[in-house]
Amino acid sequence: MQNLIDQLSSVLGQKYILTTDEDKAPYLTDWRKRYTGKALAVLLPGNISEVSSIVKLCAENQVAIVPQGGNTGFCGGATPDSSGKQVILNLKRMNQIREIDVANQTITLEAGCILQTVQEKAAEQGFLFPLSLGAEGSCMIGGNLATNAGGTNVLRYGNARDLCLGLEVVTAKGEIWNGLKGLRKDNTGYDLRDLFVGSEGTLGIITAAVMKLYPLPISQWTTLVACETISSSIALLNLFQKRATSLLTGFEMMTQESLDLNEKHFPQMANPLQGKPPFTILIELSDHESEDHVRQLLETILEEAFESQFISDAVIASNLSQANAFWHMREHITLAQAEEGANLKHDITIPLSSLDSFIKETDALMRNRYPGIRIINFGHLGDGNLHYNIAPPIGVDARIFNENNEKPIHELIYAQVERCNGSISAEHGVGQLKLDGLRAHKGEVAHELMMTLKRALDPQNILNPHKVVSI
Ligand code: FAD
Ligand code: 2HG
Ligand code: ZN
Repeated sequence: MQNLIDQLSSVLGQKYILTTDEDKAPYLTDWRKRYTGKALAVLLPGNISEVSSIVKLCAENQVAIVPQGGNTGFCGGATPDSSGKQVILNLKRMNQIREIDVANQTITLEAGCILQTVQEKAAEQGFLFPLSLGAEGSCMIGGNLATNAGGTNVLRYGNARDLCLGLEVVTAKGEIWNGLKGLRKDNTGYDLRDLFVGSEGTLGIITAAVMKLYPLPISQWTTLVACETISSSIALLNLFQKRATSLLTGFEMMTQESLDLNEKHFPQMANPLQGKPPFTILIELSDHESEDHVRQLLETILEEAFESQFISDAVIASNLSQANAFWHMREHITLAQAEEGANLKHDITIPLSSLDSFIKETDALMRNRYPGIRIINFGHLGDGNLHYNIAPPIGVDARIFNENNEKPIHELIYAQVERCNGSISAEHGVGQLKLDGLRAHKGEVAHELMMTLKRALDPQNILNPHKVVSI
């Protein structure tokens, strides 16, 4: 292997190949600290021809590559196995914004660009880059595309896939596919872009992309409302969809149990609504017309919601800092869970028409079987996407609880998801976390088609092996 390291060094320069334990350590453990692997080396290429040379050398030597962006993923997709024979290929040095095309309303950018930087650069030119998630200060565009990330604006603008018009990819043979076209229509056969988006580094290495931009809204209004039941929350969503149509850009749900955990770790983030309602909904409207227009619309819809008894309380953010405080409260739930200790995540989608029965039945089953359990249920209600996370009863050691109960808890919750015709991964992906459950969830035919694609595009199985599918 020393020979390979020497060859890689001559491609990258010594500085950009990390081989000591100390240098490699920050890249070996995932954000949740659930997975730690070993790596032969961490490679930090600065351009696409270096990526191509790395892949060719690794293919010749049968060495597997684990692509990595900001390492904020939740499914262990960017963590190598424990063999110490894989290399991590981290894209962070490839962080150039190549072009903002004002007329075409697109941005062409490299995989290592940090999401928040992209939002800021787009805003400087008067554009909105709508992808937005709690990890935006560290996750990268390549990782966002590889996981088909969702976040808080999907309701209006779609997920990473919907925002992507073109890709540049290094294949498993080290070839460069330049698909960087900013076209909104292109029916020239199979859609290769859509194959790589969401493939979690198992089919190719994304090095750059063309993404859609939108005009920046001139006014945004954010409100928190109290709902007594999930069915009234959905009635409220439908009311907003009918009255506000495309002005509705955010519709997030937090149960009080989630907010209690938040308050425990971040007391300054207590729910401003009185009386701790069972469901707190964060709603955002964005407008391109005027402040008054959107404010009036919001008030009219809220009045109707009060009259129909969909909501029992509402607080409208009176300024930007209050609006930000509402969003911080929502985004801190994940951080509060991390502070609390290990937890079991279920990133699921349920059709909105089945959501009420899913929550009622699953909550009852869980509380009955695991007395004292904490159900940290929150998420992107507008997309039917729940983060139905489980924390052990207060005072119980999380590691021991999870060791004993993880499998049956996953089984119970995923059986409920199947019953409702939902998905076991809404936006976080599969990685190594959900590898085992995928075959049963997708069904034989779909799973075999996925395996066929993997075998065809990566016959040597060197791109992120044993993630998503295992050939
Ligand atoms: P990484 O974690 O580095 O990698 C993720 C996967 O993509 C791995 O399989 C990796 O091999 C592959 N990959 C990375 N870069 C490339 C590349 N260039 N080419 C090919 N494959 C690649 N996710 C959501 O969808 N919605 C949310 O609201 C959300 N909120 C979050 C909040 C917090 C606080 C945190 C920590 C995470 C959150 N996430 C969320 C999860 C995570 O941020 C996303 O999955 C994100 O898209 C991962 O990007 P990354 O650059 O960190 O990728
Ligand atoms: C969010 O929506 C993220 O905040 C994280 O997707 C969800 O902590 C989680 O499970
Ligand atoms: Zn989410």
